[in-house]
Amino acid sequence: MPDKKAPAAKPGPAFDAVIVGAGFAGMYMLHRLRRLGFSARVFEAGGDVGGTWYWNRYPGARCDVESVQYSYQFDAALEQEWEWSERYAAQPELLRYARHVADRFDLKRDIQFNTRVISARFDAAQGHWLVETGDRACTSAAFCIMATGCLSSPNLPCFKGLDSFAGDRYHTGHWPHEDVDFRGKRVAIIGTGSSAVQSIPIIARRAEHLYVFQRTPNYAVPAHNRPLDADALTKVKADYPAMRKRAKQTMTGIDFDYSDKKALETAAADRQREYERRWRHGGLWFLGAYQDLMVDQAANDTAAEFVRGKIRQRVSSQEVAELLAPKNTIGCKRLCVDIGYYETFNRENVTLVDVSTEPIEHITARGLRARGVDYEVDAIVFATGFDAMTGSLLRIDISGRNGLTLETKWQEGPRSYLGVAIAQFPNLFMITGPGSPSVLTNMLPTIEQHVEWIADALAFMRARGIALIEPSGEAEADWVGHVAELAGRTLRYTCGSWYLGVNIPGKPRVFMPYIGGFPKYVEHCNEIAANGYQGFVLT
Ligand code: N01
Repeated sequence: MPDKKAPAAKPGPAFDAVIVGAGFAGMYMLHRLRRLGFSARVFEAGGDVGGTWYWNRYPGARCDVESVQYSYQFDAALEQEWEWSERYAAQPELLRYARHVADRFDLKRDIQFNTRVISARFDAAQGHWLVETGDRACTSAAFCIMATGCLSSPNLPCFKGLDSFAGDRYHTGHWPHEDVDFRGKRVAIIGTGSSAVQSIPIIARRAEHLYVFQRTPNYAVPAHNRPLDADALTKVKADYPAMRKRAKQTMTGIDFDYSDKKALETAAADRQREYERRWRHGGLWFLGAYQDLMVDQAANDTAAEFVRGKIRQRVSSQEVAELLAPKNTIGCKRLCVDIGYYETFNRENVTLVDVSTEPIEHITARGLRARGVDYEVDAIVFATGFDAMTGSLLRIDISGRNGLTLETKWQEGPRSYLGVAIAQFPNLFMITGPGSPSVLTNMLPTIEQHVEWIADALAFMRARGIALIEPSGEAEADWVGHVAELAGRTLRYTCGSWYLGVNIPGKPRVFMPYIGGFPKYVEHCNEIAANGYQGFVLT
């Protein structure tokens, strides 16, 4: 007989965890929690897994980290069975890979697709989260884990006359699933960041004419993409464990050869040879040439001038080459990896429109007006980037203790502990949130590290009967200060990048990622966990 005087047991939440997003982060989080015996429900706005690679289907989309490194390493059999076809995988292959992982680990039965999370509210009385979705359903969970991605909230600037355009409109970050046929079309593309650098060569080959509206030129190094033959893959597969281990010891989590030499202590001719060697090798490896490139402007200038020289060689019109040659710090904005980008401007059907000194005036029914000239086009491609790192979190109405909203908390910029958790928001976790190395590193190993750390924290709590975890205000303030202090030591502050939030009007100017490198970051995380989650309040 139950004791009539005993208080009624609190109904538990429906799930141990709600995970928001079914990209690489959400998928692995689900898998990891399941393996530990936790129940989880994933909500995904898209119609399939893949996150970034589900949405970014623009022509030419591919990863800029070599495929064999931009892949999961948590399961050796998965690593061995998957055959990457190119040095840098294109979007369709990356999406196939995500689908393969979902099928292999039977993930989809716990993922609700086509379901956008609208709000997440911490219910202090119940000690759990209430997550509201676009289908007006409300789901309770002890933990709420944001796997919402760093570059998943597309930025569409508010151009005058935007809605008056009668032609087709596309955003690289939200590309249609159907084929887009630019044949015989006059196309305008706004923006010259990574998405544009990848898509411009392909669109130019198809369109009747392509107008590229450039506000700031970007540095790009050649990818030297190529098919991966069977021999190369066999070698990589045999070396996977060692390669992953080496990668974890580098700043970016990529198995690169980072030089410990300084550019300014190297003779000019040797420096030139080294840049040339790295240029021929291709990819982001270029910036590993010298350790002072991102901390010393004079050192950086030597690399920048080398790339400008290459642009002058690759572009036949010297006037166009000068417009394409960036003047700012190389690596301040994300370095682009290109396949025939600069050569595209040698085509007769491509026009570069410089809008660096005069912004695009407005969009009309038939095209764009810039510098007093009307450009009539059939389609406009907005390659205008993302509200990075915070955008995908802040478009969800998140509230923690005492109704404190994340929007209010982050009014002056994102504040977090390790980029993983936020004071006053108990049991809320972010995967690769602001304050973590995330976008400055190879996303896949970074995601895996976060997922495993979060899963371990949940297991730790369960083993000790702990219900709630949240950072103390003091630990959070110390971490925010540490992240800012490190960022201040580099040249990353010298340009208006999305790392700093400058691309979004009104966004606080805060350098968001942790710049101390992957190994240092992991050391911090491990030390904190080993000390019983130091800096967290556990109740
Ligand atoms: O976006 P961006 P993205 N008028 O913000 C311009 C990752 N990624 O989508 O520089 C005119 O870099 C803006 O000009 P400005 C990668 O981390 C990876 O290209 O602000 N122009 C800029 O040129 C990357 O860094 C891959 O002056 C306007 C462009 O739009 C990140 O995603 C591939 C404008 C936006 O560039 C974002 O890249 C693609 C305006 N009003 C992306 N507003 C890989 O290779 C904006 N612009 C894996």
